[in-house]
Amino acid sequence: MTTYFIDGQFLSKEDVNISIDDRGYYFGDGVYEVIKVYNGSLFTAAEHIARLFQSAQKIKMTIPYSEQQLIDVAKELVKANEISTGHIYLQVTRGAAPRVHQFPDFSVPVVVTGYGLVNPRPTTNLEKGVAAKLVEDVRWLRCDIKSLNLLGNVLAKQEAYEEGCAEAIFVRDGIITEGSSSNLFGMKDGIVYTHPATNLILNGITRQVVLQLCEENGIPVVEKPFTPQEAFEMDELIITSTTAEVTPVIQLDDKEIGTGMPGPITKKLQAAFALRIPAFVTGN
Ligand code: DCS
Repeated sequence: MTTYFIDGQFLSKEDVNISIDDRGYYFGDGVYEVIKVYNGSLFTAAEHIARLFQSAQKIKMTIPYSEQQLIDVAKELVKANEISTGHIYLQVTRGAAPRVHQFPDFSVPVVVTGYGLVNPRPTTNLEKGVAAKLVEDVRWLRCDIKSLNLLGNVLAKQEAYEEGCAEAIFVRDGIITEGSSSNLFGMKDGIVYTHPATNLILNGITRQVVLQLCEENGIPVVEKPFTPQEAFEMDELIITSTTAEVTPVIQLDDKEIGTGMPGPITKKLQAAFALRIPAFVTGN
């Protein structure tokens, strides 16, 4: 049975009591993180928790815990849910108050919740790659905040799923920004391209790991946006995220990318990524 963390307590689902007036429910007024667990250990937890605090600060919300305390909560959720491979979800909302847009009085406590889930690595996708669909990026201009407001992402992902694609790739003003829940990289003639970390994308923790891996492996990177046309002509495309790791994109809309199979730089990055995984595991 899943154990949840609700404002300082570890509870089973029946004992969870969240207010109908929670601003997360009314407005999506909150922020969140997804942290991967491999072999019972959290992966890049400090980076995820640091980004949670940055997201909270950007929406003028104060989290009533230290970063270390939330890392400890995440660790406890791993234990309580007996997770070997899976993930931890943490979210913070601006609390429960009658529905008016402006912030409630600062005496209203923010609501910190979380849970843990067993979830295997996406081995088939990692080996075979996935198809993706280009979708217009109609989201707001603060995509750097990991906000609970995910309607633009949800609608895009649904559109992609309905066409048998695993991910939607956003296009804003003729350039590719990121995936609906991932970052996108393209490889051309040995160089790796990706959108720079601006307000138009979430600076993924996996994105940052992949940038480090490129540097360590002498693979040149240019953080520069590219167009759909340039994407179609890439030798390789990958999406990266906490759950997707380094997933090859072998088809974009109706166009095959490269050879239609995971390419050499992708495989090199996947191998380098696997070596970073705590107590290296291949299955789940
Ligand atoms: N871009 C968006 C819009 C995302 O939602 C995510 C992660 C990423 C990029 C990749 O960031 P990380 O590498 O830090 O995961 N989305 C999380 C989510 O909602 N589910 O899984 C990961």
